[in-house]
Amino acid sequence: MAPELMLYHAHTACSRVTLTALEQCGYGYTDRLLILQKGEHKAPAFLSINSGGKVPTLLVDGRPLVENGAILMWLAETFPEAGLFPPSTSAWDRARYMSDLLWVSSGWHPYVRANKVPSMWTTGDVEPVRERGRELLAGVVQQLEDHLADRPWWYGEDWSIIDTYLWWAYTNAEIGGFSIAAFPRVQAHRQRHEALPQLQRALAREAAAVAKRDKENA
Ligand SMILES: N[C@@H](CCC(=O)N[C@@H](CS)C(=O)NCC(=O)O)C(=O)O
Repeated sequence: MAPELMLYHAHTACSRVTLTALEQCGYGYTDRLLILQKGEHKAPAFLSINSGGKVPTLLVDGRPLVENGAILMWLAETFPEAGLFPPSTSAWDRARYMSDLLWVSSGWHPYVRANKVPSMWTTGDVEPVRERGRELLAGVVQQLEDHLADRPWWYGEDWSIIDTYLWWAYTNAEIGGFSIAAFPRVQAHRQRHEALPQLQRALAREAAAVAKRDKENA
């Protein structure tokens, strides 16, 4: 039976990756925007769904699934025709996709946060944390720049959801003040990515949810 899907997400958060994946799947879902600045993700009502208080959280027939990596693997397997990853024929392929998801989730995300929200990592002076975040970001962005030397997308000729996860990470690094100006292939990747219809639809969906909440709160 077709599952019922409901996504908790937040403006500019890494839930944009799941939102883009859902749009690519083309399967109906509902969504609820949480306003992190108001602490809605730490309210008891949401903590009873995800005790970690994080977005994305995807309810699948009412059961919460958390962590982008797990949600994306589940969506890829449930909607194989969406092509979230290249077709996989072996445990090796699937492990490689998981490895790439974990790399962005644990190798980029903490640096993005150190740069954008350094107060998450220290109760003291935020500037050294922000600076260190930028140094670490420069390392992973360079890895991406090198990887794109002979290909437009992470896995070669075709987009995959890893490209969206990377796009989210470097654009959020930019929101925090990190510049990608010294990385021409990453800039070209950004342009290619921002032309994708599934991303456009995801951003429109997020913007509509923000507008709805603004109206409710007016
Ligand atoms: N590794 C998790 C990270 C989730 C995460 O940290 N989400 C952020 C938004 S980008 C969040 O919910 N932040 C609120 C908080 O940590 O208080 C994933 O990839 O899903």
